[in-house]
Amino acid sequence: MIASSANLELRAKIVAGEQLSAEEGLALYESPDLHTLGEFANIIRERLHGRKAYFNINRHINYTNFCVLRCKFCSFYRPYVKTGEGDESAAPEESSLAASDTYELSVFEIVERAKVAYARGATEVHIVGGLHPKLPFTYYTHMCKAIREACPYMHIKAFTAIEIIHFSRIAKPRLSIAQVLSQLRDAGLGSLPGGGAEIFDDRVHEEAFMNKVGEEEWFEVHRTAHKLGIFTNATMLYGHIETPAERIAHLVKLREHQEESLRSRMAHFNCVIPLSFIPDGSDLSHLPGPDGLTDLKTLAISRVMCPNIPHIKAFWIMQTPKLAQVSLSYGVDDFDGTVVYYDITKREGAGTTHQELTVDRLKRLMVEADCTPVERDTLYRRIVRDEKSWHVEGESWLVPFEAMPAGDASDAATQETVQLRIASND
Ligand code: V47
Repeated sequence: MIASSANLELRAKIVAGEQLSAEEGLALYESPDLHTLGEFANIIRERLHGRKAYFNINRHINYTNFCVLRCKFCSFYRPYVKTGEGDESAAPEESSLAASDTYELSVFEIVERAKVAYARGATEVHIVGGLHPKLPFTYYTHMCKAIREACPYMHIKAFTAIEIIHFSRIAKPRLSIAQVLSQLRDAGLGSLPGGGAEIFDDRVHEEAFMNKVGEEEWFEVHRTAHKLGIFTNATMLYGHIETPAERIAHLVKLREHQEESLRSRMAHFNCVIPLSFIPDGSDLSHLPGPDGLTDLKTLAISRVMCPNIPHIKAFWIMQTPKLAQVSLSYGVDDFDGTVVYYDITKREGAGTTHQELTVDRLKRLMVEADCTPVERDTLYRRIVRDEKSWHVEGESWLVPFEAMPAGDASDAATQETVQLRIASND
């Protein structure tokens, strides 16, 4: 630490478990003194987790890339419009994005993918997609029910706050957010991922993701989930058009929401996931995207500004495995997981959706960083595993599996995207 009187004061506050103000956070974040920021982040990290580093064996599934939104930072969405009687298709002229790679998965295909992951020992499926204008709400409840039946102990973490609001609008009759969440939970949903938060700021919202629901609705979904006892995560998409002060304000809003949830609700945020903007293929592709230093500092300042949220996740797809590894000494304690396939962002434009880290590689990255790897489930309970089965520590049930997940070409067949036209139920 550079021992200025300001730094000594901040350090004392952090050691005492006090929160930094937005002004203090911004000064620390904007200072070129990376190591002091990292040291402060690590005080909180080690108080909460010692040198443990968490990962899970999971599988991300993106059910469709059709989306009614046009967020400028997104290279995943494909427009879907009605061009004539009985002729519903993507509209290439509406966007610079190619329309030949559109897809929507049937519930059957999604369950097949979940089954492959379960048989290989995965404990979680993470399912999100675009806001599809035609799929009925029953598609989502059937999806959860069918996964629950086929993979009874697999945790279903699915649907960002934006999707939940979309479901409440398309359900017939319309449903409240609480009704949507309750019906999904009854069907098997376990928790909500943190996506869709972007940056909580009107200016940034207006410029980069105008038609998406804003901060108020995002928090409303998470507040309702927490009241119902559903745990959730929270993201921040940084490195596009927002300022450092707007990032700090975003983190303060998450911390304030968490205070309320911890005080008076049955569940809360489990982790913050700062997502490093990947410009390739998006309408903001002229921007450079964050560099390594910004990645490291943003992960560290997230730890410092949100000491009441248990975990900080470096989603290695965004920050790269190498930088995620370094961040374990800058406040981060979690990497997400094996992932396997990820469609939402691809490096170098048309890069492959096969984006996987094996368990061995995840553990090696952690051990080299002087951490003890801990396999966790979605709710951060320890997983106990041998060659043939896994269970959550303290639970008596055992889940058998066939093979440890590793890069396995035989899995590719289940991933092939079938471009289905799902008949509208309207
Ligand atoms: O909501 C979209 C972001 C999110 C880009 O909860 C982009 O455990 C970077 O939320 N560059 C989806 N990011 C991912 C997400 C997530 C990932 C891992 C774990 C969890 C969790 C949540 O990705 C979107 C959006 O904010 N995103 N485009 C882009 N070009």
